[in-house]
Amino acid sequence: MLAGVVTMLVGLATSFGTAMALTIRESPVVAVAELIIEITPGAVAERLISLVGQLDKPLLVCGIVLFLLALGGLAGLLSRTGTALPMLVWLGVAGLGILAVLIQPGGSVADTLPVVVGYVTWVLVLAAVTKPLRVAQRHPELASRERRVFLVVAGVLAVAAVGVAGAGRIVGRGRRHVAESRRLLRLDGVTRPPVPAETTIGLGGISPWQTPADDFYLIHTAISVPTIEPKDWVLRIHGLVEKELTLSYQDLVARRITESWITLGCVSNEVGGDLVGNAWWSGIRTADLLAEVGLDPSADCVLQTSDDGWTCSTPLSTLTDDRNAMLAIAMNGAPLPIEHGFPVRTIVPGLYGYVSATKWVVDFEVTRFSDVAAFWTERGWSEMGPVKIASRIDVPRSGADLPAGDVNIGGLAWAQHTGIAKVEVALDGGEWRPAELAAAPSKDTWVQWAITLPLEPGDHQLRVRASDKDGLVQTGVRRDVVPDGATGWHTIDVSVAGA
Ligand SMILES: Nc1nc2c(c(=O)[nH]1)N[C@H]1C(S)=C(S)[C@@H](COP(=O)(O)O)O[C@H]1N2
Ligand SMILES: [Mo]
Repeated sequence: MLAGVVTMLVGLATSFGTAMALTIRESPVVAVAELIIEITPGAVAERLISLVGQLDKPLLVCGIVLFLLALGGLAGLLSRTGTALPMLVWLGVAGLGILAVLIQPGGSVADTLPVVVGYVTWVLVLAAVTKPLRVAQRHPELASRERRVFLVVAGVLAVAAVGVAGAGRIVGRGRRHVAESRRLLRLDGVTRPPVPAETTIGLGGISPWQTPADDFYLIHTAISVPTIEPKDWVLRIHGLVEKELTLSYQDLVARRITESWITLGCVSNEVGGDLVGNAWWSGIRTADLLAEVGLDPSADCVLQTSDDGWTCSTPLSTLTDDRNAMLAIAMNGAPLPIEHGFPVRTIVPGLYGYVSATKWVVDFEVTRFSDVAAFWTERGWSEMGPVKIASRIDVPRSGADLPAGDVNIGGLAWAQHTGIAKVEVALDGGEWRPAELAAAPSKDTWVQWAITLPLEPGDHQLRVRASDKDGLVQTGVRRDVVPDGATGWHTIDVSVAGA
């Protein structure tokens, strides 16, 4: 029984520590408490609250923890009979935790990670602490020694659990402060326009034209993302320049703000993949800043460095020409989310993220490609990273079973900074038929497309290709993402039911 209680405690601690370190809003136990409050009938809740007053929540959380420790004790007793029954207890508790976390407002699958960590802890720890006890059962002559081993193991684990929980709190603290600073920021000149109506083709199931920040793909090498207070942020622009420039966050946001819809994509996106998103970005034009420092004519790139030491080398011309390359401070009208580079990141229309979109950017060294190596280019990826023309079928889903008759097909196509001119769909390797295109506010964003085709009963293959505004037709040659982006037509299989 003690083994079960200790196991439960250790699992709750690792789960709490994980929630704190990742600053997932609350620990699973609190989520369960909120769930209970949620489902308690109003009148009952009022009676209880009037009884215990302000202490309602702490009491509820304590009650839940005590109940869980009792359940842990039960699981410990059950472990005498084998591993199946305690496993059921852990599964039940974890299931309740996951349910509570998921039905929280804004709860996402990622928020269930603390519960998963807690569950894995239970399974591993129960096996570890009960081992000496099982040995003692089988070899009575060793019983007193094994009991001592058990007590030591249980004690050490309990202490370690408190340590993990505390460490999680400390790790998460800096982030909580930055999240608070971010929440309180008011950025003059940053707007939040509605999605232009003409960009939406009106076919359900296509990814929304504007990607909400919460759904925007995330790629970074940092394990724990940098948390930078705006007041501590500085960007140094130096290297092959006439005069260096060091900018504070205040200096930066006081400048003229530029804003635009820009689609950002990852070079690692497979054909048909979803490592691409479209947002309204607000920031300060890099062309203006680089004009201010005076560029040496021999320079051809900027080596960007982020607070976590990640680097990328960006062609200088893309940061100084008339495209809206910017040091972005806001995404979709709100300060950048911490994961997307708060407080400042770079956005360059027309380039893959790995050569341009430095999050938590703190250093711009004007230099020459021949003199530097950056994180991904050192690892075999191409130095230049212009985005390749791409198109994707979002509806129907690959493998879908469809009723006979007219089938609506639709998706997205992109060729940032060149623009999409045409999208075509081929049925079963037949002729290419032009799809209808929605509008795009500029050549820097993706476009939604749709087409309706009558499909006979049976199995079918659908594929899509796009053409850009320079007349380039997307190639069907399949190439891997390394070294400079995948090529090939997104192709899906569907089955149509007999009439
Ligand atoms: N500091 C930092 N910035 C980075 C990266 C990184 O690993 N570290 N990854 C880049 C890559 S490969 C891409 S595709 C984009 C992704 O930006 P997002 O995570 O905001 O979608 O960020 C870029 N900026
Ligand atoms: Mo990327």
